[in-house]
Parts: sequence; structure tokens; C-alpha cells
Amino acid sequence: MNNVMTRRTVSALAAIVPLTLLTAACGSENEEPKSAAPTNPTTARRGYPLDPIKTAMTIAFVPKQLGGNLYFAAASKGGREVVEKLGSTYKEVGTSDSTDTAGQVKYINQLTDEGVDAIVVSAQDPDALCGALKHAMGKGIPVVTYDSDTRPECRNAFVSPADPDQLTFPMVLSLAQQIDYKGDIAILSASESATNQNNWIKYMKEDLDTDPRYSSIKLVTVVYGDDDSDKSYTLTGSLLKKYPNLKGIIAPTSVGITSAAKYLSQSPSKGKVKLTGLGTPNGMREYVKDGTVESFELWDPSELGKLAAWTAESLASGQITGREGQGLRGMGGQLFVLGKNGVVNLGDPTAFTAKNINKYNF
Ligand code: RAM
Repeated sequence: MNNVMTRRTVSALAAIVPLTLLTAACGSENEEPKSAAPTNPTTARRGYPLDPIKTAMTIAFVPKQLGGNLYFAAASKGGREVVEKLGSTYKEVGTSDSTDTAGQVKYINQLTDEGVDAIVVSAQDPDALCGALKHAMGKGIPVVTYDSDTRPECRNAFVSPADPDQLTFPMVLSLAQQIDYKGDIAILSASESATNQNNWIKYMKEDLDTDPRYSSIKLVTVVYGDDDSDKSYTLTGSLLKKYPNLKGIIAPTSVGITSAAKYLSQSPSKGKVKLTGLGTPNGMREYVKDGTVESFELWDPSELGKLAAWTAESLASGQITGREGQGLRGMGGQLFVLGKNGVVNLGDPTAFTAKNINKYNF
């Protein structure tokens, strides 16, 4: 046991030291890296523990959804900031439809053909992208999933917003408290194949089934709005019609919760049918102010994008390989350590209420 811990600590430190130097090297634009840059970028991609290198790479983001989704817009902004700060080129491609998995596969293959230095993807499906991603990795292109994962063997590392338990537990508890621990509830999700959504739903169901405080709460259905505003809005109306005794909705999607809030705010169910889940403060502000929603949560998507970009740069420059126990420092100097299966968690989510929502702008 001690040996394992010692090995992990040593390997984490080995990864951290060059990263700290890399940060320092990037502090001044004209400053040359302190030690020799590797002559062969392919070697760097294979993950050898190299000295700090001057980064001039192309890092490509493939969000789960492009277009009006505020969540991914914020994540991309953070990702771009880090990539450009490191002197690399930020590239972004993707589909506007969060169910267009074939589109994601097509973009990943394109990026592989172009020979980008790393791919950062929020996966619409745990399996469907695997062939394309494995092909990319086979060509020496590191793959980072963020927000929504694939099967672990289809990427090098996963930048997860938070531990799923820490994310779902407060959502279920908050809704339970608001409905006095009894009545029918529903979940309004995004797309049916989204890894992150399905994982969170699994945890929520487990909570509802096993926590004795929830024995009088019944989950009547899970519906999928595909992160499409109109579809999620219409589905909210259908839920209210089909389940007239519905007491609450959990929507763990930024598009879904805003659409549901919009519907409720205009209906007689405002304030009566409770709503919580995951949303952006900018998308939810008016519905918190008008009393439709008491509280919801989220992490800072821009920080998620930053950490994803930083992980990709660290992999592509050979500073880390995605192995458990390796460490990397965020731009602010905070240490993140890769856990089992190369998963790194951003941290705990924030709960937003009328009291604090004005402090946030994303
Ligand atoms: C939507 C997407 C995304 C999820 C956020 C909270 O934008 O479904 O994957 O993490 O909501």
C-alpha cells in the first residue's frame, strides 16, 4: 500500500514539476524555454516525460452542441483562453444538434486527417465515437473527453465537472425539500445517449430508491428534450398534462432547465410545480427572480473548458500520459490529480439562489 502511494506521489511530482516550469515559461512571451525542446513532436505525443517545450500546437474542441447553448459557449471561452495563453491555436468544430452522433464522428475523423495535436470532446454517446477516437489515438493524437465521457479506453483522460454523487445528491435533496418529501416527480434530460446525463440519472434513481427519506416520492418518468429549447419546452407542457399531480421536475441540462422554467413561469403551475437541476445563472436569472425556481446548481463551465484545454496541452506535450496518480496544475496553480481511469474532477458545484445569482455572469 505504502509502495503504491509512494509511486503515485513520485509520479505526480514528476508531472507537476515540468508543468510548473511550463507555466513559468509561458509567463513572458519572448522568454525561451529553460531546457531544450524535443526535436520530434511525435515522441512528445507518445507521452514520454519530456522537458518543458515551447507550445505551438493546435488543440481542437468538439463540444456536444454548438450554437445557442450557453454552457458550451462558456466552456469554449475558457478552453480558448488557455490554449491561446500557451501560444497554441484553438480550433472548434461540432454539430448544433446534440443527437447528431454521426456528425461528431465525422468531425473527429476530419481532425485526425488534419493532424491536430489534441482532440477535446464532449461525447454525445459513450460508444459511438470510440472507433474514430481510437483511430486518432493510434495516430498519436491524445484525446481528452470533458463534460460527457466515452468508454475509458476510447480516450486518454476525462475532465469531469464533479463527482457524480456530489452533483446529484444536492439536486434530489433540494427538490425533495421543496415538495415536502412526497409526490410525483419527473426528470427532463437532454439526449437519450448522453453519457453524463445517463450517469447522473442512474445516481438520482439510486438515491431515490435507497434513501428512506424519499420513500413517498415517486419518479414517474424520464423524458428527453435533446438540449433543444422548443422540444424541452413542449415536453414540459406534456408532462404537466399527463401527470396532473406532478410536484416537481429535475432537469440536469442547461437547455432543459431554462426551457422548463420558461414554460412554468407562464403557466398556472408557476411556483406549484417545483423545478431544479443544472443551469447557467445567465439562462436562469429571470426565473429565479420571478419565483419560478428556488435553486439550481452548476460548476463554472469556463473553468471546465480551461482544465480540459490544460489537460490536452499536458498530454500533447508529453507532460502526462493519463495514468492514475499523475498531477497537473491548473492555470491558477491549483493541483489536480488524475484518478482511476484517467478521470480528473473539477470540483464541487455551486448552488444558485436569489441570494447569490447576481454574483455570477455565465
Ligand atoms: C447541457 C448539456 C451538458 C450538461 C449541461 C449541464 O448543456 O447536456 O452536457 O453538462 O447541460
